[in-house]
Amino acid sequence: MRFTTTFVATLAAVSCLGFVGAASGYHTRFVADNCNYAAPTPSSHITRAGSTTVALRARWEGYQWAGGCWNDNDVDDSPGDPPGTAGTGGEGGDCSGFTFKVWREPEDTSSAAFHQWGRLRFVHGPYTALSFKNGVGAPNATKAKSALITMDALASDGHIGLVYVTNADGSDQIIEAKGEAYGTNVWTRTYRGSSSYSGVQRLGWSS
Ligand SMILES: [Ca+2]
Ligand SMILES: [Ca+2]
Repeated sequence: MRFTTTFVATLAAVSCLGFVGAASGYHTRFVADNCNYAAPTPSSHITRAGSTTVALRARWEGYQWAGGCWNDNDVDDSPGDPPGTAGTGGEGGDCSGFTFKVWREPEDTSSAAFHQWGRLRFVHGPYTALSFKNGVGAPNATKAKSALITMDALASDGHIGLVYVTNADGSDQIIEAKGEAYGTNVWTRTYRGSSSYSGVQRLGWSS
């Protein structure tokens, strides 16, 4: 199992609107029935257009706290899971797991290489929203909020969302794994104007 003590400790810091509730024994079996642990495919590059496509495939899919596996049927296959519970086995990433996969990141935090993960490959990655916010990891860095463009991110201590479209009024259309009750989708957000949020980028875009 990849659930090392480090990973479990990391989970405690993952929030994304989740909270730890009592839910022993509950699970949807989405992960058990659909997901895999295949090796990622190394890639030589990453593009904002390609990553936008990857992100949009997760639109309308579910949300799973500490999760990272979803299909592309435009339905939340695991609605109403107990929030904040890593073991429910539902469909979807959480905010940081979604970002990790869209940004083609390796599990090794010292590597900035590009790793393609399939939609049904269960992986969350080593980063929380807070660690993304702080630019932790070789692939990640902070970026001025005024300079953020498509597929850069806005992160707070407990949440991270990707810029999909920048709006003329200073808000953004953000694609994000928002929470159990919301799933993964695009919403107009004012994160860029909020002092709780900082700009974050994946390094190494080729276009
Ligand atoms: Ca689905
Ligand atoms: Ca769910």
